[in-house]
Amino acid sequence: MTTEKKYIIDQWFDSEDVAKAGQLLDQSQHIVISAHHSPDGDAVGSCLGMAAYLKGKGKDATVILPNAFPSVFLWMEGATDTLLYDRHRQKADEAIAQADLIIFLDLNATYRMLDLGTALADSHAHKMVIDHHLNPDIACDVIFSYPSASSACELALRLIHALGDYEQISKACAENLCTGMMTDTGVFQYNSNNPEFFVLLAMLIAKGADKDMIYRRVFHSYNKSRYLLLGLILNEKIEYLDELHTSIFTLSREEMQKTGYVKGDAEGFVNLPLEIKDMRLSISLREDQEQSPLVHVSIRSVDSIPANEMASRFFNGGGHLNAAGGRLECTLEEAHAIALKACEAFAEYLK
Ligand SMILES: [Mn+2]
Repeated sequence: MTTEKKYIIDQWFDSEDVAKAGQLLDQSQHIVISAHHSPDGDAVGSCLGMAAYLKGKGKDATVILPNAFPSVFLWMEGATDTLLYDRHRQKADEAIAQADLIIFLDLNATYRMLDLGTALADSHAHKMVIDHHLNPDIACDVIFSYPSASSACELALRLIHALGDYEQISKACAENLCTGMMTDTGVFQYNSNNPEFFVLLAMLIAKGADKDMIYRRVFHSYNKSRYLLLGLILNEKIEYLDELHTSIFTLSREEMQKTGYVKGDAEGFVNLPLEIKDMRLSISLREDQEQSPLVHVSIRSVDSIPANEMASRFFNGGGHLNAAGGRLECTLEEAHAIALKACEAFAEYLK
């Protein structure tokens, strides 16, 4: 899987951008790599994949994330070396002070990095952005912003390939990049209709990424508490707005405590109601574990129903067309009332 496929996957990027990225990487020795807060598989995978690639080129690459990521990603090479800005601030600040290049992955705006965003934005290091969210807003020297990409991992692989370094990809780098391509597509259920996606995936498998092993490690390693919580949601919490083909569920702090909630336990639950025939929209409203009042909002939709528009209009958030989120500083009851209003406002899409 090398040169004969080159023409397929290198046409997205502007050759001047690739040259600029190559030049920045060549001239930099201390590179900080970072992504959005509450890092998901794509954020962690793209950062660690990029770090593995750069370390292979003899660079000093440090991954700094705003806060912790789910433990299901701890097996990835480099995961335990990651600096978390809410825990290892001093070490992280030292790495930022030393950096000559900062690479932002899976990120369109530094406000999505909590305090780390300010620390990085204030740095005089060169900056590169590799991202697939809409409306990128980060001052940088070069940007690879492709909202049609499945994942930041896909874009990182495209860039490595465009730089002529595919052969240098290690097994660990391939596994890390493969993880984000799997998690950001719900394991190939969405955002993965571009045939090139599977060419790129095959290129990672050819480098030793075992997608079946990754699947088990990431998706078959849940806590029992997740299932207790899921039982509660399915039996008692989901509210169906039949006319609007919508479902909403709320989760209070007490309910999460009762089931032994561990951070990450509710991950992906918002997707489940869309498995019901004709369901078009799913909203989850989850009270923060510590901060009060704060409610985390997740929205999933199908077809052309703009979850991101709903998130920005009603929930101080944004995201992708079919997967978006936001946050409300109010009680769960108030958040629920806002969600009902949001559904009414989008009724023409939903009915
Ligand atoms: Mn992503």
